[in-house]
Amino acid sequence: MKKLAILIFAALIGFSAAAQDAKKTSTSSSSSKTATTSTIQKVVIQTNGVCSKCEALFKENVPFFKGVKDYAYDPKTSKMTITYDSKKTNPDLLRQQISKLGYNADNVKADPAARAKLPACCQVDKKPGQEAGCGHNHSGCSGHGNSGCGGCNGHKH
Ligand SMILES: [Cu+2]
Repeated sequence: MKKLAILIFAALIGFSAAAQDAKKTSTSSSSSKTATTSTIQKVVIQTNGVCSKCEALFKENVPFFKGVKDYAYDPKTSKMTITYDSKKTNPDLLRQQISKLGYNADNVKADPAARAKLPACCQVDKKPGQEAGCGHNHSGCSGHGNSGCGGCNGHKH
């Protein structure tokens, strides 16, 4: 019985040592890989997000797209800066994924079904130079004569 226990103990030590070895070799090989050929790239994608809800939706999704390492969004220009691993994704794929969220991405138009599900305020097309600012969602930005989200900025409901 004692022998068996020792045997199991020895097996456990052997196993954990082997596991540690495997860990070591995998980390060292991957770090040497990134040192030689960097696959990390950056792309700026023009979207048509209009408000803080759009921004929040992007933030909840884009950083989790496959291969995305870093993500930044400028609400004023609706531009996204995505740092990605070119081995896992590419700008065309990223644009497709943004389209599936319901937004235009450069020349890729928003998926109409996804766009239809967005809050009304987010479906408003931002005019060039317009400030984003429909954070207060009354679903009629375009309903009272003001053109788009820009017109909602000044008055508080
Ligand atoms: Cu929005």
